[in-house]
Amino acid sequence: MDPERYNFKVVEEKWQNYWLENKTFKAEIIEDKKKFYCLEMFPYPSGKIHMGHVRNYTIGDVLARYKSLQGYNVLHPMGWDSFGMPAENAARQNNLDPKNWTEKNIFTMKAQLKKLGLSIDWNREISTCSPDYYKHQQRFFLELYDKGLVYRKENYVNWDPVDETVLANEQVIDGKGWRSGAPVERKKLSQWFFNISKFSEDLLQGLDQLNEWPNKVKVMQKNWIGKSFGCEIDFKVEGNPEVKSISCFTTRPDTLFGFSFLAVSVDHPISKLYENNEEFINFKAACSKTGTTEESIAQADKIGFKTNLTAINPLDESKQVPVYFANFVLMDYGFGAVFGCPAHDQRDLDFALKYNLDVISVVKPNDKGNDFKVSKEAYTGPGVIFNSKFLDGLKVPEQSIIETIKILEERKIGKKKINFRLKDWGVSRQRYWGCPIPIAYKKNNEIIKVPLEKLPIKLPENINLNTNGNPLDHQENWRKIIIDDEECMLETDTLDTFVDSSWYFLRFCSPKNEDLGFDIDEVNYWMPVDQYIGGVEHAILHLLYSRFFTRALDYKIDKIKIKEPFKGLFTQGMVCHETYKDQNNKWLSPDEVFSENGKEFFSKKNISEKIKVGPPESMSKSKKNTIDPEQMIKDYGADAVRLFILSDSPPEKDVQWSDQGMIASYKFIQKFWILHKKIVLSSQQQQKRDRDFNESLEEFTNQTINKINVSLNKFSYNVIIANLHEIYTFFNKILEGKSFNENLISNYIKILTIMIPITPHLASECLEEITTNKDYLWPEIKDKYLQSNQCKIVIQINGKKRGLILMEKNIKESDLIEEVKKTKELQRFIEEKIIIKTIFIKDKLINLILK
Ligand code: ANZ
Repeated sequence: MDPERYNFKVVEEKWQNYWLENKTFKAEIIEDKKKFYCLEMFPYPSGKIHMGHVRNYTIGDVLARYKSLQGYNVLHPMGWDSFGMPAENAARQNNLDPKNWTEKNIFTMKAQLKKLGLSIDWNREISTCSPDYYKHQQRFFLELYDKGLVYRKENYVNWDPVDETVLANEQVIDGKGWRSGAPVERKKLSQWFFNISKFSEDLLQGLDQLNEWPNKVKVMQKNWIGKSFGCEIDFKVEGNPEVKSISCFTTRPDTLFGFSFLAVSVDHPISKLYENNEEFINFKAACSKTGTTEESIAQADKIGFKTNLTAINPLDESKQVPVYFANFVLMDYGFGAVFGCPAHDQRDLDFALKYNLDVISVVKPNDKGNDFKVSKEAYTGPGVIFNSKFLDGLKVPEQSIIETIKILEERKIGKKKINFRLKDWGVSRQRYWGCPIPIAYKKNNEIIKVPLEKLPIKLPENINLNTNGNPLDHQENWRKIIIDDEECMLETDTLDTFVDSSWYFLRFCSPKNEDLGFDIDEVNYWMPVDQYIGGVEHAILHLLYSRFFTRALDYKIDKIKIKEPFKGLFTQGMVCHETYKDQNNKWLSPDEVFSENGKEFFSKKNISEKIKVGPPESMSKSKKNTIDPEQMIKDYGADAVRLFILSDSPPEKDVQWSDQGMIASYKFIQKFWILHKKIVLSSQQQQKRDRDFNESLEEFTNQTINKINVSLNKFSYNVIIANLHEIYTFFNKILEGKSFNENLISNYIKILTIMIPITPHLASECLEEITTNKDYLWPEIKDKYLQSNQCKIVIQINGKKRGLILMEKNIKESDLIEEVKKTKELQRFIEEKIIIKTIFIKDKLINLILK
């Protein structure tokens, strides 16, 4: 090989084969070794890997390799989230079989992932569409059914009347079906549910222990679980002897004197009284036109249907108000009924203004007098109660809510109550390409579990997908199953794919076990996942469902030692690229355009056509602003791609793709190779050998290892790339010296070892040339070389000393601010606040002024 040229194609392939053949990353239980379970969210096999995958899996790989070099027993598996709509749609459009389509994609994507040089234990590969996987899921379904955590109930769904199919909330766009464009309706369907709400409190409490999760994700989970403190109030009702009272849940009992109407959901039990009333029937149909999402309900025009009933204010029985059916009241929250207080709730105010109802202000801001009145904007802030007889003067909210509840309880009109927003998880999908639900129906429609020995219930293959509704409904033969000598019919709903991903991290612990979904000893050794890495788009549902599943599987059996599946969570940012449009506003991909100055862009097809350049946006096929990772690996090598994807911004932030950046990374690898060749050559020239011991070399190496340790532990991977450039410069300088230092090679080996996580192929190749030892271990640091380079910096927040952090000398102000934000003990002082000013004294102090 030409010593000057680094042939990455040869080197990378060599090492990838070596790692595979030697089963280098094969994980097994080793009792006396500390374990580390590193997991990236597994991909959907859509056809090709994209840059988001490259970033996600490179970040994970850096960590897995680092931990492994540190002597941890590392589990780093990979699999495929392979059920789901895209396969079904692609198959429908192209008359293919979803299974073949999926398997072909997995084959391609696996080859692409291998080319990235990931330290994955491919022996543990799983695919959720394989019966080897979903048979266990069917078993879990039945176990949860026995535990009372699975049930069937009628529920409203988003219904696409043209496609005759149920739509997930995300598939409803502006109230219309994403494929048919038809206005979505509400329809009642019998569906399967997981009883996640049983764990609401526990899921909420559990968040407190997750110290290694980003705060923003915990806040999102907390809001989703949505614990509300308030009370339930019984309102006496007049107008029909069949209705004595209606209960409402409220978080604002203190506004009862502002009560001017009572509204119930169209599905409230009292709707029975109106089921033959034509006007009501029309009203209900109008309400059905709004989908079932909270968002669509919130955005829809508020409409009401006035009943002949009146409700009595329990704190002032002389006051009676009308009872309405209203489209903004949800049946599955609280009691499906609301007491309306227009002055202090915008929704109620919109409704009251429309139907000419009273607006009585009962809370006034602290600086306002008794003439305070709400007109177009509800007042929801703090203040004092007024216009409310014996409640007058109570401070809102700290006294008013508790005091009112006390009074209501004493008078036996109401009770303190905690409500959760979290609803049970509807897992039924009327789709073909998903895990069949192991349930059948007897002739009399009674539910019967499929016996364990008949599992798995496999999907029928090669069927016609071009039917309306669920293709499985048309599979009469497949549906027939004999249970207890009776012919029964299989359920045709399949499970939401979120079920598949709610336990895959457990399966990875014993992926080949045929009898059990997971082996309990393996799970108790490997779990929890020490570091989970993925996109913030999964911050709510996937993580919540996984947290639920881990609890649900263990519920009343107590065999899994942990409750929380993911100890550490890291959410990486997006990979972005500018967008291009031609003069007809058609998206163009980066390789359809060219630019000579990096500012003006032209079409390659028609070189005089100027292209409109849009700002960087997250790469997406629909906007064609994607870069193909496979092509990049082919052109520049996996190490260069890894280096680039980590280099430009911290992993939690978005990174912008740049061709120049990619080329610079490629050149760096080349330059490093030349440096390496010089070092090897120099070490071989005997006359130069064994001169003095170089203290500065020792100091540089130790300080570099230390810096990289610190950065690795904080995911500051972009800083490490800068360190690699320092390494290059430093070693080149050393080589300029006339003599060969006694400690050059030993330090160089250390440096190469710490490069393994970032550029594993290059580092392994260089190491192989200078040492026969292949059991690399993360180098120890000699403390005496560190002191000179560190300083303690005082951290002040709004002028108050809040901490002291040990940093590298000469740290830049912006880097220091990032450090402060990442320091756990300081985060609580900063939280969501904005830094409006900083005072920075280099190596000594920083004062952050926050708003
Ligand atoms: C009276 C009231 C007065 C309310 C006021 C608010 C402000 P969170 O915090 O989300 O729990 N509510 C109760 N059940 C409902 C349902 N099924 N559909 C729609 N809205 C419902 O919200 C609790 C508040 O949401 C409750 O407090 C109730 O309106 C409304 F000045 O009661 B409130």
